Amino acid sequence: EEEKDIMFDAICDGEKETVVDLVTKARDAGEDLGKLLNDTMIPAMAEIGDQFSAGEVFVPEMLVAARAMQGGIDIIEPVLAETDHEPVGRVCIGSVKGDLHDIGKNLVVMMLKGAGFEVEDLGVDVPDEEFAKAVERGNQVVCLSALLTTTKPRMISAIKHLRASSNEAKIVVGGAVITQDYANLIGADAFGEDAPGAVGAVKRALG
Ligand code: B1M
Repeated sequence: EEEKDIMFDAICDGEKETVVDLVTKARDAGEDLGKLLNDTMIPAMAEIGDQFSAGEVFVPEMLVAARAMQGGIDIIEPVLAETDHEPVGRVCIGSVKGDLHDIGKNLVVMMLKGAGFEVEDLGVDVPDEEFAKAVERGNQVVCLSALLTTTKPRMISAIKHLRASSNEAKIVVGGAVITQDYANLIGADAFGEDAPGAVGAVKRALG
């Protein structure tokens, strides 16, 4: 319990070294890293978001919290993404143009890799045409992530762009501001609620 509180506070306070240290210890002790991520680390990011909404913290605090979180994710990723099988499909992913949030996207990458997909991470602030290019390189599914009300409509133009290049790529959307209704509205093939949900969505999209 105490360890959990220390981790939660370390993320909220943006203490990357402490987070890295705690995750490393948990890994070496053979603890369930998925549980640590879901039960403590992700809720800490939600807490910092609530504090931001309440005007108690500002962008710099969100940024250091995100860096601390990512420091932990970097250690968890190779453990959770371990897989022995052949790639089950090729997927590219990016946060849409104008959107710099990447923690959720990085978690989706991790889960997809763990499920046996080969994942090309296009990063953040990805222009529409980059998704289309990734499809030309052989990716079967395009995953679009958006966290902001202002970048949500960017998915519409990204999808238009993809459909216009007349390819067979499947499109999966997700992120805090996206819903199943919105996904239907903009003509995406599937919607993922969270990182595990994204894996299901990619599988559904591939049929
Ligand atoms: Co920003 N930010 N931010 N931010 N930030 C939010 C999103 C916000 C909700 C905070 C708030 O007001 N409470 C708010 C958006 C409000 C809105 O538009 N509805 C907000 C804002 C306003 C902003 C700025 C505009 C602030 C400013 O400058 N005034 C600015 C915009 C920058 C930009 O993108 N152009 C900004 C900047 C930043 C930082 C750079 C400081 C930093 C990001 C650093 C980084 O990512 N490297 C940051 C952070 C950290 C947050 C919060 C606190 C945390 C986001 C996060 O990592 N969550 C966030 C508040 C919150 O979420 N409660 C907030 C944890 C992560 C695991 O969850 O990303 O939702 P999430 O991902 C989930 C699901 O959404 C889903 O799976 C993930 C795992 O479960 N998912 C997918 C995500 N992508 C998916 C794709 C899929 C399927 C599922 O398929 C393809």
